[in-house]
Amino acid sequence: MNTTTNMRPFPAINYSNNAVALNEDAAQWTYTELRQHIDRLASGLLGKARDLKEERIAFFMPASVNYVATLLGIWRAGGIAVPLNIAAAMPEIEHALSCAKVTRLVVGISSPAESLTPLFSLCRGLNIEVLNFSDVLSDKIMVMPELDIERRAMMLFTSGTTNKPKGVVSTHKNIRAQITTLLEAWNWQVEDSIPLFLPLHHIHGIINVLCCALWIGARVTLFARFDMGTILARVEDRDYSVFMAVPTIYVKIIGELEKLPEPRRKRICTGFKDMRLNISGSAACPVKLYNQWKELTGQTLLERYGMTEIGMGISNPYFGERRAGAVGVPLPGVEAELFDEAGNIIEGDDTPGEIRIRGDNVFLEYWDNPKATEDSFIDGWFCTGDVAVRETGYYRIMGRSSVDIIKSGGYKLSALEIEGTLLTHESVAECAVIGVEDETWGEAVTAFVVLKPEQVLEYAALKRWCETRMSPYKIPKHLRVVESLPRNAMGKVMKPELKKL
Ligand code: MCA
Ligand code: AMP
Repeated sequence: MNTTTNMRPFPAINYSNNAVALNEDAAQWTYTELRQHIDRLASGLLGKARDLKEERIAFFMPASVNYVATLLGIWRAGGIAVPLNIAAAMPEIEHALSCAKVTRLVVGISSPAESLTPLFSLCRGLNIEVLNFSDVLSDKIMVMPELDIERRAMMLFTSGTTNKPKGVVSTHKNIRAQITTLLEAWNWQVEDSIPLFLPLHHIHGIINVLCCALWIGARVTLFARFDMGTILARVEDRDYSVFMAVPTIYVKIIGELEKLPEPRRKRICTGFKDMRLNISGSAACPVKLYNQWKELTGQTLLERYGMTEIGMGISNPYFGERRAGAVGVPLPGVEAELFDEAGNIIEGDDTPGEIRIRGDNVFLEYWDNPKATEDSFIDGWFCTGDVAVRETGYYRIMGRSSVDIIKSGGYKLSALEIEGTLLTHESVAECAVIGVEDETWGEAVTAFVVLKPEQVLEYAALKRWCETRMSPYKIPKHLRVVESLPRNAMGKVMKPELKKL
């Protein structure tokens, strides 16, 4: 049995390959060049060591060839990659760095040093060595360690119902399974070309787009953010064959297309139509959106379901019916079942239950949190907390078992985490945060606040206050100041009552 990983490097990077792997601004990187970059970075990180031995190395960089070299370089040298959210506020970064017990942090060369000052002082306080990417690159290429595929490879932070995000640890085996199932299911081709504009601290951007493309040998065009103008211009020029985005992005593109003059709109729509695949995921794709996209572009969106802990689990088929409002069927190698409240597997259709997942794709553990890990598995099944129903074999997501999880623009947010921060505001006595249905964001973060006596709080002031304390996408979109919060006999806030308001 092969117990060493072939993650280092990916098959397409494994041999002399002059195909373009990455486009970054005007620059192009072939697979051979990328491989050299990865090896140089891995060697620099290793220094005199033979193996990073699961050292947690964080990196703070926008999408770039340096980001890719750091991620794959850490894997190659035997470390655990901890990609940080570059939009995060300092308290959030501090949580990630200290929770993961990060020892070194790699920063990108293009970042203006001034904006990194708070990060540098944070690292000093945490005793973390900060390395500039270009200083790590070594000219002497070291022998890379042979890694067992069960070794830990990556830690991503995800919000749960608890206050602070947890570190989700995946092994090389998990990552390989997460990639290879998608290569098969979505018929990835070496000729594929895909834009990558999603944040690179989540599975959607890292695995579904970047790693799948690099594994097969396709071309990725990197964007530091969702740059609507440039991306649509490239679509118009037929630069891409595959497009992956969250529903909010499709909503925003439709809004933009509606503003464009007819001939240009038509050319862009044809650009989408001529692609072989448009995928939506990370949050529910409303049937209205699925229909609008089809009408505009002629493309039938392929919706799929995933989670940080499992990669992708369920997907509409590449060949076959892509059903509106449904997420499809379990992916190859992934076992999915619905369970009732008594813990029994639900056979057949039309009875809702919790989705539970098994397979090599499922993560190893929550970092340093055996209790949370244990609580999230039952008899080897990972309990997603998502409720679904099967209809003629296709899964349809009905919601989540917790009202404390909000999905906004594809990001999973913990209401409790946002409440915890709002409660530190000097004017706030009590608060409750919920997600309110929203056409653009899916759910919009909404805060209900009871103020301390004689205090006033305007939305604009609260937003400003939040800016240094939480990622921009967590900041409430709406504020409602109320006299009191509806509570049950146990004193717990009744969030469904707030939703009605
Ligand atoms: C930006 N804003 C948001 C969000 N994004 N507000 C709520 N929710 C959001 N998601 C706010 C900004 O703070 C700003 O507020 C205003 O919207 C415009 O910001 P801007 O950055 O210009 O917006 P954008 O570039 O259009 O960003 C929207 C986006 C982005 C492209 C949809 O949110 C995004 O990339 N989302 C994808 C997240 C993702 O990849 N999730 C996957 C995780 P103001 O104007 O007030 O300052 S889930 C996952 O990985 C699992 C495994 C899965 O299934 O895929
Ligand atoms: P995250 O932990 O950020 O990876 O988010 C995972 C969560 O996103 C899942 O548990 C679901 O609640 C949600 N999700 C992902 N894809 C879909 C989808 N296609 N439809 C509905 N919810 C989804």
